Amino acid sequence: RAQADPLRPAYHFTSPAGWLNDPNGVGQRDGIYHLFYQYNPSGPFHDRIHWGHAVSRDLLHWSDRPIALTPGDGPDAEGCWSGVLVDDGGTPTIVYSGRADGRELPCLAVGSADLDTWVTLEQPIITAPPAEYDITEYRDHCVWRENGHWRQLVGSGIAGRGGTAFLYESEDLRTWTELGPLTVGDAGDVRLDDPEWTGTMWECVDFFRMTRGDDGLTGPPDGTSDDEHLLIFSAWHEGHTLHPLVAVGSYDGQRFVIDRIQRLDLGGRHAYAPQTFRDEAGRRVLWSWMQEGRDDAATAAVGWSGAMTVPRRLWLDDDGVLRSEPVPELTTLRGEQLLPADEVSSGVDLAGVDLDIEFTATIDAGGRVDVVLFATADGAERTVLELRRDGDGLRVKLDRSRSTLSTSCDTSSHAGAVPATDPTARVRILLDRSSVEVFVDGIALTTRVYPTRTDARQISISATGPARLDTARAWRLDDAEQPERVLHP
Ligand code: DQQ
Repeated sequence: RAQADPLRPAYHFTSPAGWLNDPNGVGQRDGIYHLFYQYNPSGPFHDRIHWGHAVSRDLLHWSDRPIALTPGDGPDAEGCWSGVLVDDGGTPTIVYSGRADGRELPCLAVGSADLDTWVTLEQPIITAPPAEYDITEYRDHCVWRENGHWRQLVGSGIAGRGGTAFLYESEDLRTWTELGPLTVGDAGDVRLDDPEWTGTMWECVDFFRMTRGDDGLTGPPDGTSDDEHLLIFSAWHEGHTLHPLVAVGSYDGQRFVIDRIQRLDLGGRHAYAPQTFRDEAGRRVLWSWMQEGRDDAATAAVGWSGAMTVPRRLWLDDDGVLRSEPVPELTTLRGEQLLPADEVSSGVDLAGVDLDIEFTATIDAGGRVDVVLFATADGAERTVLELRRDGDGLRVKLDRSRSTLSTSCDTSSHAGAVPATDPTARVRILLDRSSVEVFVDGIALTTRVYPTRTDARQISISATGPARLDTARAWRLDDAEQPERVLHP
């Protein structure tokens, strides 16, 4: 690898060079997983975005493929922004946002059977946003088959009303009829016009159907079934990336009536722009962009930016709460086991920078479990995760105020509620240098921390008050370094 930065994640997907942001065109064909992504090979900054491409058989080990989309001299002259991969009767097809003249429009590219070579249409497939609305922004796509037609959503926002997505229909993916906004204004008790919560536009809309239960079925939207529909979007507020949200509700083929909205990840902007797909085993799998938390100068100095979360499986629980966990394949990366499962009740200590930790805890009212991560012996650097009982559920807080001695990093805290599953809290933590992914009863909290000291490796889990650890296990994932990468030509 070209990088010597000790904070570059090892078992998370990063680009061969430069900058990575959103996952795009995620899918599985003939057993092979495809991950396309927003990519600037020229440097660690967002500019004239290409589509990078990598393939995998196990969701963990990736081979780089040639760059899939490169800005041309037509509607994507300023960048090939986010989009999706669809199967057009056997022909791989990408629908994406071409950027030119300072705005984005829907564009299309046709791929070779191996998905390595792409030819883009010279004209956008939709030539302007809907004229009858005062649009804030207009980009990013979800495309599916519904009742014999193609359907598409384009992420957008309406001035003074908030984020939305426009619904379209087509017979051939190349000519589209607008069917209006999917949702507008308030939907029951759910307010869509609070820009600090749901944004002034919805980026990276992803719309699908799911039934409740751990093995719930998932598929494309279906206006004729009673299944729950989920719309994942990334709330964007006047140029700032806020957080990914998921709206759960019902869809009749024209309108999506939202019952509730929840945060998809308590880490907010550090798990931005998620995209999901149904894999060949029927799972709903998600990646998000783990946006960096160091400033531009610090990023320029290390020469790379952006990683993907680990792939996560989604499910809708019996109460309709969307939960996620790392795909089970990840356990194959486990190396040396550091923690046994016995004698843990008041706490455990370990050390490392790339670990898979799981524990269960019983936390009663007034009790607390603290997990101190990436700590130096003198405590000058440390990141603290705190779990408390909050009614039936838990309250989670991740304190980054002392996570680094550097002054060029985001050290804000994250906090949120975890709806209960049962009295035992199940916690999984994946550490990969600057990457921290926490799952508490299937509610994710993704963040980035940048310790400066090489001894910032200590980890402790401790229970205080009416709380105890029931089990704790941990493994090193240091065998997980990606195999030799084939750089694009
Ligand atoms: N990133 C893309 C856009 C999208 C944004 C540009 C979300 O298409 O709206 O790189 O991070």
